[in-house]
Amino acid sequence: MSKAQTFGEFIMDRQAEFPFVSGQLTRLLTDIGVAAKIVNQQVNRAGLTSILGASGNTNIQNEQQQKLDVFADDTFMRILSAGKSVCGIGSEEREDFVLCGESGEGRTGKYIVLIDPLDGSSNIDVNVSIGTIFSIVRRITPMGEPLSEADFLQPGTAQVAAGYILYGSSTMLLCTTGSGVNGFTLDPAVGEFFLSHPAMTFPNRGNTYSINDAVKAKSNSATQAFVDGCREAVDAGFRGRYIGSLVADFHRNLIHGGIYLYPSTTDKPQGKLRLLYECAPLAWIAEQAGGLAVDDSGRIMDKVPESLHDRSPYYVGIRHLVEGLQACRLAPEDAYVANDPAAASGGEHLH
Ligand code: P6P
Repeated sequence: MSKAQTFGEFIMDRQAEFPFVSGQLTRLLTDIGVAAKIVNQQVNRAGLTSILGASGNTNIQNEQQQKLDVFADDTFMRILSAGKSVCGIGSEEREDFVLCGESGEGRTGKYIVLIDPLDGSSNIDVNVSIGTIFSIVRRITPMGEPLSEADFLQPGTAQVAAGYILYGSSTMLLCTTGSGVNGFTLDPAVGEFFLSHPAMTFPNRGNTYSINDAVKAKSNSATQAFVDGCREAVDAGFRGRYIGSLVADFHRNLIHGGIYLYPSTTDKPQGKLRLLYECAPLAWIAEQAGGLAVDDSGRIMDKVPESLHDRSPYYVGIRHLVEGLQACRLAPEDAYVANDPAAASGGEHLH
């Protein structure tokens, strides 16, 4: 009987695939797994300790910080900065990036980590799934010199690894380094992530759309036409599912086939989600799994951030539904027929 591969064994075996391998990325990904296990342990006990509830502080997003937010941010910061692989960390919870290394200027270490330590934390108190999202890029500044903000403001195409941890009915870690998406499930009895979902891809078709109904009414015309079309296709099995926790919604749509929309709206022209910490890493996962991730004009992976906390309209998921949304943008006068394969897969007029 074969033994399931652990996350650590998997990345060690794949190490040879990483260009200019030095073992630093392997060490970094291993550290992410360790931090995830520590956070998971607290997430699973949140109701039992005083860690539940608001910390009394607000973060850079002017959002009420939950105690678990702070714990998760501190844990990933501590574990990742202790390794020799990391020169800098940008966190969705912190206004400025953190420079690592003995000099505290990021002169050593090959990689930069962008992280949303605990996304969906407004769901903590009601015991709904939450997640961690991570993105890894190489430093641009030569080794030995202090990092600058430009090292952090790289497009999604510069990522060397990206993924998420979903603290759900089970705890899963999904990761890509550019050769597909692999899913690992935590066995709490032994404290290891085991390869449970090799080579994950979206199914060929899907019929789930995820959008906050209150946001839809304020959204752009293409989003409204697309969602109205999905709602018309109930008889064809189309259904709305929205958890309000991006990682959980994304993961369900990856497994069952669906699209998540957080659109530009009249009051938030740039939408709500953060380009560096949420949109870009999940965009790479989506593309590696055969899906698409776009904003109101093009591919998320090509967007170059202007600042650490840029937001972006975000539409991500199974290819035929994202293309269906794009068709609504190109032909707003046409009603979107969700269940019409031609309407969705009409690649001929899509860029
Ligand atoms: P709304 C959580 O704050 C988050 O960033 C995502 O996890 C989630 O999908 C979205 O915001 C929920 O936003 O406006 O629908 O509550």
